[in-house]
Parts: sequence; C-alpha cells; structure tokens
Amino acid sequence: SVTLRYFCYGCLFTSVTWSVLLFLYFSLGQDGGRPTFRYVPIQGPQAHRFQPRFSKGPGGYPPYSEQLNQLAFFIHHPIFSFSGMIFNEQDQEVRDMGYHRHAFNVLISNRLGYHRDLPDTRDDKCRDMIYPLSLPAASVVICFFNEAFSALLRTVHSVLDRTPAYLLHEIILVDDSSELADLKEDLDSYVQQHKLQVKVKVVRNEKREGLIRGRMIGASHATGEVLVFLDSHCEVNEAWLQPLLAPIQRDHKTVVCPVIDIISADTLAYSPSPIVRGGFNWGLHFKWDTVPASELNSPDGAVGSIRSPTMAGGLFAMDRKYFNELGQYDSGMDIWGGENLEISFRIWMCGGQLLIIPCARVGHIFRKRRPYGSPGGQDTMAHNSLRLAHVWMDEYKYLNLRPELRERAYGDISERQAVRQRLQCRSFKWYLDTIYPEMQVASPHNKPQQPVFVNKGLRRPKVLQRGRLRNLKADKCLVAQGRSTQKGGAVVLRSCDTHNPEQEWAYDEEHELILAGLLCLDMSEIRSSDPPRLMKCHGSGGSQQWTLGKSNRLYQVSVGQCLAVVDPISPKGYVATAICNGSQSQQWQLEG
Ligand code: LR7
Ligand code: MN
Repeated sequence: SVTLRYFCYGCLFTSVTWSVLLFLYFSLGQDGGRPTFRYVPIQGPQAHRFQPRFSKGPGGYPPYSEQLNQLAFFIHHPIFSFSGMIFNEQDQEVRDMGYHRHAFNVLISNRLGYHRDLPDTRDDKCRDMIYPLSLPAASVVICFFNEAFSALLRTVHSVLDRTPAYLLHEIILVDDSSELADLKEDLDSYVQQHKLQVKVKVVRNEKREGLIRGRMIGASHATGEVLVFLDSHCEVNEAWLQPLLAPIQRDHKTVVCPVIDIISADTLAYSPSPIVRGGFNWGLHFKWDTVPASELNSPDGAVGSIRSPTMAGGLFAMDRKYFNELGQYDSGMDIWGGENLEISFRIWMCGGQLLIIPCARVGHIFRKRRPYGSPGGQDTMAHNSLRLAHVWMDEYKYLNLRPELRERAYGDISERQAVRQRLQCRSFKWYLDTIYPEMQVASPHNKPQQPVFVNKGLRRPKVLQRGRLRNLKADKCLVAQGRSTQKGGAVVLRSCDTHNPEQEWAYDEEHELILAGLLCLDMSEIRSSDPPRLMKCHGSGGSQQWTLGKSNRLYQVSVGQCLAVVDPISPKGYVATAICNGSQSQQWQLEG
C-alpha cells in the first residue's frame, strides 16, 4: 500500500542519511590518513621534563576537539569561498575594522578559530625523511604589535598542535606595547584559562621597541637550545620543526628558514609557495630569486637544503648560543626593516651559513600594506638600511645611497663595527663573489618584488565563460560608466547590446571578471561599502575574486556580499554589494 511504501522510503532515507553522517564523523574525526608525530618515540634531551603528548589525538591541548575542528573545517574552509559571508552589520564592522587595523580579513580569521587543518604542502619525499630522535629543543619567539587575537592564537596553537612536546621548550610571546584595547586582558585570561602557562610565556615591553629589539628581548628570556622566530600571523605545517633542528644540531653555525607558504590576506586560504631563495636589490629591498639549477638538483635539493644569500626575516631557527655569539641584532635599528639583510650578511660573512629547508613549511599572512607606522612617523627602513650599509657593505654601500639619504644621520655604529672586528668577518666583495654571484652590480634599480606573486608566474588564467553580464531584475547589462579602459572607473547598468565588445566580460578560473579583455572588477579592501570599480588585474584573488554560482548570484569573496542593482528602475543604473538575500536584484547571468 501507499503508506507502507512511503514508510519504507522514509526508513531508507533516514538510514542512508545516518550512515553518511556517521561515516563522515568517524572517518574524518580520526587522525588517520594524516601523518602525525607518532613515529617519534619518547626520547630526546627534554624527555624527562615533558611527557611527549602528541599534537592530535589523546591529550591534546584543552579546547581542542578533533571532531569540532573537522566540522569547522567543513563550514569555514576557504575553498568554499563563503567563509567571509557577511550576514549582518556586525559582520561588516568586524570585516572593515579588521582591514583597517590589520590589513587582512579578520572576519574570516575569527571564524576559522584557533585550530584548523592545513594542506600538507611538502614534497611527498619529505614524509619518508628520518630525523635523529634526539634533537635540541626550541624556544619559539613571537613578537607582536596590535596583532588580531585570532591570528595570534592560531599561530600559538599551530605550534602547540604540530610540535612534539619534547621538542618544544617554550613559546615566548613578546607584546611590543600593543595599543589595542582588550588584547592584553584577552591574552592573559586565555593563557590562564586554558592552562597554557607551562609552555607559553608572555613578556611585555613597557614601550614600543619594534620587532628587532623586541626579538632580542624575547631571546634574552629564552632558555631552549635553539631559537625559532615567527611572525604573529603564521601557521606552522605538518612536521615543521624536526627538519629545521636537524641541520642546526649537525652544525651550530647553520641558520635555517622554512619555506614560507602563502596565507591569503583576503580569504586566509593556505597555498604552497614555490621553492625560491632570498636575494636583495641595491635599494636594499629583499626579493625572491629562482634557485639555480645546480643548487636545486644537488642530491640534497628538493628535500634537503638550499643555500640562500638572504632571509625574508620573520621565520628562522638558530642555535641560541650562536645567536648571542654572532651579535644578536643591531639594537640601534628601530621598528621594522633591514634587520633581515643585516643578519643574512653577518651570517655568511662571519663564518656561518644560511639555508632554506624545503621540508619545513610555515604559512604567513601576506598583507598588501603594513597597518602600523613608527611612533614618530620616521622611515625606519631607511634608517636601518643606512646602518647596515655602513657596517657591512664596504665600497658597495654607495650603490644603495639615494641622494636624499647621503646626508641623513644614522646614529652610532661603533658597537656593530666592533662585532665585525671581533668575529673577523670577510669582506662584502667576498660575499657577493661567493654567495650571491647572480647579483647584478651594474643594475642598481631592480624593483622590489612581492613574494605573493611569485607563484603566479606569467600564466594567464583560463577563461571559463564570456558574455554580457545581465542583471535579471533591471534587465540591463553591466558596463563601464566611462571608458572601459579607465582604471578606477565605476561600473553601471545600461541596455544590453550584443554587438558591443565594451560589454563583454570574461570570467576566468581565478574567478576574475575582466571587462573588454583589460580591467578587472574590483572592490575596495578598506571600505566594503564603496561600489565596485575597474582596476588592473592583480592576480591574487580576494578583492577581485567573484563566484558566479548556479543561483545566479555574484558573490564577492573578500567583501562577503553579493553584487546588486541599487534601484532597478533608476536610469542611473548604480550597483553595489549588499548582504546576499537571493532576491532578483542580486541575480546575474553571463550570456554569450
Ligand atoms: O613595532 C613593531 N613591533 C612588532 O612586534 C612592528 C612589528 N612587530 C611584529 C609584528 O606584529 C609581526 O609579528 O613583528 C612581526 C613582523 O612584522 P610584519 O608582519 O608587519 O612584517 P612583514 O611580514 O611585513 O615583514 C618582513 O620583514 C620584516 C623586516 O623588518 C621582518 O623581518 C618580518 O619578520 C618579515 N616577515 C617575514 O619574513 C615573513 C615573510 C614575508 C616575506 C617575504
Ligand atoms: Mn608578517
């Protein structure tokens, strides 16, 4: 009978649903499938101090639940692109304020929480690498100024979650006199509430010191054998520490950097970086260089280490005694900039070596601007660069000196010159000839390069769809208000015209919308309430990333809202992003 049939359908439906749910819960709730640290036996110099507790599975750090984490992963994983969706004014406030204060999408960062899974970006061979059982334990030093709480905590927890406890001596957080209300109290109470004090120590600077003196202060509190420095918006990846510690154990004058993976500032998506090494230009800006084939193809290449002329600065590990012996940092350098080249030159010129370790992966949020200045508004990069040039660059320093810098005072450098003397360091010419022969002495004007774009290369993303972009409510098409080639120009709705190439949009695999083959539909990062405009395509997603789904809505990934016609009957044809509501004024069709 009909009733029986529906009853059976009901049973079938319920049982299938439950099986699927249970399957998901159990298969994803386990840590199977992902490599953990189980292969590291309970041994090592610190074994008597801490019971090795593994990052995942039994005995993890308190609020951590693998199952919940998996659920959060499903809901908020950036591949679903909707993790930044704005549901109300409060969300919008969090987002806009976040961009203003931190220059990245704090709404998504908050929703991600303090633990998340990351794609394992290492070469497959890294998983088979075997490291010594006994390695020196690390003090992780993280210096921060006004950091977003969720990003800071995710940095800390990624370290706790992915480091065998016996290798983690401590985490030292140096609060560089942050001004954000609540940050201090929130951090103190979090550490206390979750009983993190065993491993996590908070040091507070009475006044703003900048990241250079800040790290020196952190290091002076550290007692682990090795120092590991991280920025306050990082996430360490699977088995990140052992490959860094092993080379230091072999030779205490080896300084190592992980490969710095990219965490998008707009979506917080984690993606692998190509294996590149550090260089610089004559403006003393750090840049990434391709690795010479000889270096990459050496037997050690892809899984061992790569010699690097310089480091990016924020993420590296170094023997603590060697850090002191080598002269720490230049304490005359302020706030930000230059210290990375200074320590790189010093390492190479004074008998050490600097390596990049491809099997160690740490993600870093790359921002398009720095959200803070120096207290007095000085250009600390120029000040710091002058100091390092005068101490380390011999006759080459003048290549760097822009005319306006020649007269500028840079303070007393005698203590740093004494360091160079004491360590009997080699000349800068030796460094260029031996360590960085690729450096072009003849072209002092190489432009600084953004690492974020390194892996985009010159490849043009494939176009998925072409046509006019018609709003279903207004029944009009999206066009440039002025010329379609004018950067910064607004877009409006006008009558559709199938023959007008100026109305043709291309939607590509990077989710960019390109008008007339030239400019991209773009949103302001700072004020999401500003209407969209046409800008040069930057190829790094976020503010130029739109998802065009089956529901015909056009979702802006970094703003978290949908494109809508403001007033469907007004001839002005204005458009703006608004909270997604599925109405017809938010529906678009890309018609060929
Ligand atoms: O006054 C300050 N006090 C601080 O404690 C200013 C900053 N900081 C903290 C800040 O909160 C952050 O944790 O110092 C850290 C670094 O500052 P960022 O993140 O603003 O710097 P950045 O990532 O833009 O800059 C890179 O170059 C800097 C030069 O001084 C430092 O060496 C950074 O550590 C370095 N970051 C990296 O190397 C990560 C990879 C980037 C690349 C390439
Ligand atoms: Mn940083």
